[in-house]
Amino acid sequence: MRKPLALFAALLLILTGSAAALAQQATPVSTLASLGYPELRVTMTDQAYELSTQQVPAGLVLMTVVNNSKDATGAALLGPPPGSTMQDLMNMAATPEPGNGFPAFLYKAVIAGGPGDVAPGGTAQAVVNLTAGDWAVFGEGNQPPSMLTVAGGTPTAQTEPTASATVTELDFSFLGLEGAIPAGPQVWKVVNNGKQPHMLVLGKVPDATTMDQIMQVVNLPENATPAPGMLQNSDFQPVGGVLLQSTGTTVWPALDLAPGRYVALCFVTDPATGKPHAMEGMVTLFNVGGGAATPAA
Ligand SMILES: [Cu+2]
Repeated sequence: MRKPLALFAALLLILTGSAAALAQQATPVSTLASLGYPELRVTMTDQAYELSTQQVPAGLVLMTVVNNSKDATGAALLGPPPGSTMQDLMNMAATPEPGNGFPAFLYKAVIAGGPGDVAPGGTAQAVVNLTAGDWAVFGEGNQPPSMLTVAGGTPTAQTEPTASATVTELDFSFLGLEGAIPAGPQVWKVVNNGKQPHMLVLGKVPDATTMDQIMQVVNLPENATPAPGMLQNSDFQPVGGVLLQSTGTTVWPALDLAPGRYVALCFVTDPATGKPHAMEGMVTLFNVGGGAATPAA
């Protein structure tokens, strides 16, 4: 499983540039911790994803990711497709396939999501919804996945977190960011209603940023350096999001947003075209804390 995940990591690094490593994000003051969900704490080091427990109950689970590694990375929970075992999935992941850079098994796996873009030294939280069975915690680095069992039985009555925004992911767009998004600590509800897996990469950008400027950077060839006058990697300050989630899943990430202008992006590759979803329209500019940012161009 190492190799495809490393590929995935390389893709993310190429597409998000080195900004993730440059911009130290503030640790969100998460309101999720006080809501009483069972917790899975994932401590990421350069060698491993260390789990606080090997078993959690089915239902809503609070995933806390502590990044003690040297790279910005998220973590997510990955399970086998219906009718398959974790071993099947591991075999699928270990089998090289001619591809477009995005590992094929990630289109088939059930990905329940988790926090994305956690800065080195930072902590991020998200609530995920887990069904009984075998799951693996994976991230964007070369660390091997860590295994987790989700116990069966009826989940105790659980109320979903109150969200300040509901973001719907489609093939290929984000809906729900058109309205007023408040500043400060908050929780979003992120629903994948598309057929492909999606991610939510959130970054703060300069106040006057236009969609044309964003698309110039999105459409750059791999590893190209933006020309002077274009948006630079340092203009994109990561503020978290969701690493990856498959069709039909809902994730509630905790965010802490300063007033200003933001971009939401997805870099999953569309197997039909070989292009990242952002090139096919999965990119949105929006404002946080009304009045702080200039209107959309
Ligand atoms: Cu996508």
